[in-house]
Amino acid sequence: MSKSKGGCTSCNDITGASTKDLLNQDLAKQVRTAYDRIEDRGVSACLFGSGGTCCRICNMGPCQIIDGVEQMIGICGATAATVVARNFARIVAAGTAAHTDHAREMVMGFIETAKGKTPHEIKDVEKLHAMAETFGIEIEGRDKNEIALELGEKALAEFGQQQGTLTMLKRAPKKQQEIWKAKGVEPRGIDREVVETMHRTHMGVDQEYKNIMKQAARCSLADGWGASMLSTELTDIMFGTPVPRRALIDLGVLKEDQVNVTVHGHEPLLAESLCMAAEDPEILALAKKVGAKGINLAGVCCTGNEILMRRGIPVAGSFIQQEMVLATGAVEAMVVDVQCVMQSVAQVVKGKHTDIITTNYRAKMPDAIHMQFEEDDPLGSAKAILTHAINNFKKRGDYYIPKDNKLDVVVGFSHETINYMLGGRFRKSYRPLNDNIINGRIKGLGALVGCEHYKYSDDVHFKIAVELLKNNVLVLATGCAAQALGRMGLMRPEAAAEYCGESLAEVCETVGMPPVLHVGSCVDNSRLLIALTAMVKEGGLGEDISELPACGTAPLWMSEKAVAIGQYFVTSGAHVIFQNLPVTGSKEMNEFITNGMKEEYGACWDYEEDPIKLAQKMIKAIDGKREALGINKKKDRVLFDMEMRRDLDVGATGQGIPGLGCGHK
Ligand code: NFS
Ligand code: SF4
Repeated sequence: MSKSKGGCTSCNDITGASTKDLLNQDLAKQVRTAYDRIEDRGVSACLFGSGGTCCRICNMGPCQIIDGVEQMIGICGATAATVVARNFARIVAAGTAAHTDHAREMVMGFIETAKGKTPHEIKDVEKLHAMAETFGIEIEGRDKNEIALELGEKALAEFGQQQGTLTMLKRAPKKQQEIWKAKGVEPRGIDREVVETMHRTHMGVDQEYKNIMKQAARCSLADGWGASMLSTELTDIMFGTPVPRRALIDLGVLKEDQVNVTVHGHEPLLAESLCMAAEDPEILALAKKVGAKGINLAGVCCTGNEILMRRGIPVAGSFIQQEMVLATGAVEAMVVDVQCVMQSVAQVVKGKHTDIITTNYRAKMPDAIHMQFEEDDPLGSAKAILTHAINNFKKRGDYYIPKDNKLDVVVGFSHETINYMLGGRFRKSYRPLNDNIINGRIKGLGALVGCEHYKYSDDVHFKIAVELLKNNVLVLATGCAAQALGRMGLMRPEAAAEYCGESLAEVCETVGMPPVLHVGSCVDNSRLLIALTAMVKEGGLGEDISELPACGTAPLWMSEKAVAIGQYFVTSGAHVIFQNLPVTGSKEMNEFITNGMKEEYGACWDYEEDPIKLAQKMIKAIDGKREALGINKKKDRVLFDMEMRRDLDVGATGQGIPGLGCGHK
């Protein structure tokens, strides 16, 4: 096996400077990473799997189907369209299930918090009241914990609800709601839609691909407007709604003289408790005792996004960097909970002092240590975990931190922030954003979300973003895509002048915002649904999401969650482009996904492998919407006059976005 680390292998380019730097060090050369495994495998992916035509849901198979070849249908007679639709729907169900289980934990933690049984508290009372209103909960004269308890219980009931419709669907634009009703895709209960999707895709149940896809649509809405949205909103209420803040990102955030603890996974209950415990004097004293200057918590993947957005805790790495973080040899413990944790992490640390600590009974791993995170004693659990990490500090052997690789980012662009930032302190509205889209300074919105993986060069996100920015499309990012863009310097306010078209640069500079806005973790894609809805409600850009000049992509999708997200965006009227989808093995399904869905929901999927062409497709889609709205007329360029600047100038000091003041921490 060749060990050509740090360079181009057969199917991937490593462009990340920190990864390259690290992999060139002797200590990292001994570590086997996904880059090696890709090289080792040497086989390309199975064509049936890639096209979605491998069926293994019953024991008469597995059946590999070839569309249009009579002898190559399933033993049971299933056609390519049925098999592809079934597989696709199961991906959506699995993604929804992941968001659902995460959301359920958050809601249960929220209820415990409302009862005063956790060290957390109800922080965002304004959002609590807004959610209470959505759920028809009386707020007058009631204590915040009492309201929160009722909200938590009502939210929890949405999971097991069997009939009716999910409460938060009514937050969507009216026309969207009417479409869902007419198409019969309003989710009844969150769990029910996942279970029904699994049932309908069992052998010999639903065998009409459009009908299967209808359930996939309903299931995805249970994710976007149900589980994910509940999780985001309740987490915000409990831990605070993100506001703009400066932070650092990339491997260089690890510290030589501190106990490095990385938090990897998804559910912020654990991460928030660790943040609290890391400030505990007792824990700090323990760290000092072993010769460390303190505890350096750093995030990985979406847990990283959660604490980055709310606390400004640095992010050490995204999905593709999880092994690199450990290969540094500088991490005392990687604490993981659920989702997107590669099994290889426990192997990467072999021979090193680092411990992988699993904390959730649902997610254990060979060669890791399990320390259960006890929900009734979160702080106690967090302290025990940190004590374990502290005890490893003295055992640290050779290590290498790519110190120069840490980038300054401005993050924390929740829907509320965008509202405030562009609407001004007194008005709080999307009017200026809509106006800037209507007058063409901002061509539209591009959402760059989702994962990363090793099949394509790791600068795909960057290339897409730069092409969008150049064409005056404002970029909103979540998940590991957001971290990749941050790492590549697009979340610095100065990036506006470097990468944006003239008119977008002007808007960003006036507000003092970066051209790529970090909106949060993957469950926080629900913030985008709310933002798009707010734009529709503000007026001037159509009656539903499908009319907005906006387009989304999760180019390097890896997880089933990303497909669930894409599906709920499409079902909500937003055009979505991926690099590929496992549906190409059926002409009918391919046609339905890339065209037919548009007739039903006003939007459809598309795919394109080449990042620049993908961005251009997004721009074309946005231009198409502008054309339909009648706002695509070429206008003489209008420079910002003083009044326009005042309209956008919102910081207390007149120097840009709130929370950042003069631009220092
Ligand atoms: Ni999203 Fe997060 Fe990253 Fe992909 Fe995984 S961490 S929830 S699924 S890989 S963006
Ligand atoms: Fe084959 Fe049909 Fe069984 Fe699928 S359900 S494995 S197509 S026989």
